[in-house]
Amino acid sequence: NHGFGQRFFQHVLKSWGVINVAGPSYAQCRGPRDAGFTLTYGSGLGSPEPTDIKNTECLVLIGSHLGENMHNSQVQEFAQAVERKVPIIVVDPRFSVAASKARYWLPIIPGTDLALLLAWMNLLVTEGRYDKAFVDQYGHGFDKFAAEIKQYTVEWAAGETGLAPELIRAAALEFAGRRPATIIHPGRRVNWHGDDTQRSRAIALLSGLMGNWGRKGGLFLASGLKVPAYPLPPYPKSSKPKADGSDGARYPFADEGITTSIRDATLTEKPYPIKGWFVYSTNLLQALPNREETLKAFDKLDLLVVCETIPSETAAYADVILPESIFLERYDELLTGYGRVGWAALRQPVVASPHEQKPGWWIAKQLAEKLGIGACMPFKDMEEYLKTRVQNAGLSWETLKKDGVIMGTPKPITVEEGLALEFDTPSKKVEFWSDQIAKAGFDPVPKYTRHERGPKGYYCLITGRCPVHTFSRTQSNPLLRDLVVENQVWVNITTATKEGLKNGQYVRLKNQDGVVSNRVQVKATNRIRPGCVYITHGFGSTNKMLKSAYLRGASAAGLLTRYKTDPLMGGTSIHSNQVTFVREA
Ligand SMILES: Nc1nc2c(c(=O)[nH]1)N[C@H]1C(S)=C(S)[C@@H](COP(=O)(O)OP(=O)(O)OC[C@H]3O[C@@H](n4cnc5c(=O)[nH]c(N)nc54)[C@H](O)[C@@H]3O)O[C@H]1N2
Ligand SMILES: Nc1nc2c(c(=O)[nH]1)N[C@H]1C(S)=C(S)[C@@H](COP(=O)(O)OP(=O)(O)OC[C@H]3O[C@@H](n4cnc5c(=O)[nH]c(N)nc54)[C@H](O)[C@@H]3O)O[C@H]1N2
Ligand SMILES: [Mo]
Repeated sequence: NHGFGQRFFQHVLKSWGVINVAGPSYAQCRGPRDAGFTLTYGSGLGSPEPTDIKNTECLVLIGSHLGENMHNSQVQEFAQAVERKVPIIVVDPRFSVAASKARYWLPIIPGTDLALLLAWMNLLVTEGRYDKAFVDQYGHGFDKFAAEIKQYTVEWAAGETGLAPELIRAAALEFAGRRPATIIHPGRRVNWHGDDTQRSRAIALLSGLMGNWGRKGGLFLASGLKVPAYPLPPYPKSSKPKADGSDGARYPFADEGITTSIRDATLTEKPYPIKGWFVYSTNLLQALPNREETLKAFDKLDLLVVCETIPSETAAYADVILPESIFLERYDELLTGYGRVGWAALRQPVVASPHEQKPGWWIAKQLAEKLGIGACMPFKDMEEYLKTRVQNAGLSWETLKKDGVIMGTPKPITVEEGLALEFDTPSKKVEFWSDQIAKAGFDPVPKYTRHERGPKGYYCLITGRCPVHTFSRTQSNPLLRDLVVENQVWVNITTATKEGLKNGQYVRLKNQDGVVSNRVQVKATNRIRPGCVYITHGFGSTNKMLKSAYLRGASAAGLLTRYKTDPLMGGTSIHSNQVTFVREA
């Protein structure tokens, strides 16, 4: 599943005995980041990331292409930071929109960020430019950490990353000079090369050297609004092991279900055969690496149910499609969010559904009744359910209905405001050295290993967001389609010249395993370094029912035959494929 609309489906299925649940927004998105920060600070960051961009004096973006990635509140604060002339440092093989606003652009070779991070940390430790007071008070294992990273010099990192040593050093002095009001953005879609938990942990450690945890202009500690749950019956207990990987048996630091673990279990029938998938609001054929494996898993199923709002590729394979009303046509579960202030927000219908689509909660309630477990949904409708929750929290239902959102009372979110720091790690400190990682058989301090580079004539395929589209779900929306109807492949001008490609020409991309994409237009540009090519995610639909999106642009997902799995938490890499160009006859 993806998104909070899954609420009642997950509830009904769990009430029926389902124990395996997963979504690509963990193992293909932010999972390694959560693991890396939890291993270091004892807590993940949650969503949205509590970056105090509003008050920061320096912002470092590693990937994180804010402005193309339209995470709204961060993008607004980013725009204000640009206006405030805050120094921005962008590490990206591509001259992203964010890079165009930056004081420093570090056009790194894809997959080498850990080398940069380790060298930055070594530089700051060696030259004493880190927050010694923070490290002395809260750090665990700092001396062993410092000894371990000693090997990573700026000159060495320059060789690995393709960046000039002066640039590496200048950027470090800039952000370290402004600590603690400095943000090394923790990232969001961090599944790049399969060693992402350790890269994320390096970002967490560098942030530790900046002493920016719980600090104004750094990372604040988000506050929430408590709304009691609606009283619902408990789920039945199962004696079976989990097949979704969330029990830590296969990946010790996974704390949510892993999509590819369910897929593997379906293919291998281990630990038991899986006969049905219920898919809510996720287009697995665009979101998971290795489409072939997903299709083989579909073949093994007796039943594939897809709850959707559009005819996605995945819906095309379903035995049963449950058409849901779109968000403007329905009530959803109450959304209680975190931020500078906690809040509760209501999604309510503003127009009727045009045909026979139904809201998710209604479909889930019908399913519960047909399955003979109607008691797990003990309310007449969503108004009754929501009103009860809101009133039990001492909030006004009328106000919420009228305003759509209720803000909580401000609490301290930074040390400056009186927040006391606590760390829920085994040592109760910030773990510069991690005994629990060592015990699980991995590096207690991240170690750099070089990734395979492709054969000659092949280029590392990297991906990101198209600012006007959301994943693969909006390409057929008439308003958005008019803005961007297909993606392009970004190719460095030198590469284009060498390959005999013209700007605007159509090509196909072929990966190292011979898989060929739809046709896609070449964007020959100096905005990307040689050695890699870039396409935005979500295009190249293969479902004819999506008339205006069908075969428009290339699908990155279709080219991801190879992927590496993060051994710490099960995340799957999205950038480990190499492509070459196939010219049109
Ligand atoms: N418009 C729009 N916005 C969205 C979404 C959407 O669908 N549409 N989806 C949302 C979601 S769920 C997420 S998770 C976020 C994802 O957005 P981000 O978290 O910002 O994704 P990233 O992968 O960090 O960023 C992609 C950038 O990383 C660069 N990059 C690629 N390889 C490397 C590398 O090896 N090193 C470095 N330093 N950079 C590299 C790419 O060139 C690109 O500019 O976006 C969110 N915002
Ligand atoms: N190749 C590649 N793979 C990726 C990524 C990438 O950049 N490249 N990004 C990764 C990231 S960061 C994430 S978060 C995941 C996200 O991947 P997904 O979870 O698959 O997200 P979407 O592609 O938006 O698919 C959502 C599907 O839900 C449908 N939908 C939208 N709204 C509703 C609704 O209200 N109700 C119902 N029932 N259905 C709805 C849409 O029509 C769409 O088909 O993908 C990951 N996978
Ligand atoms: Mo994501």
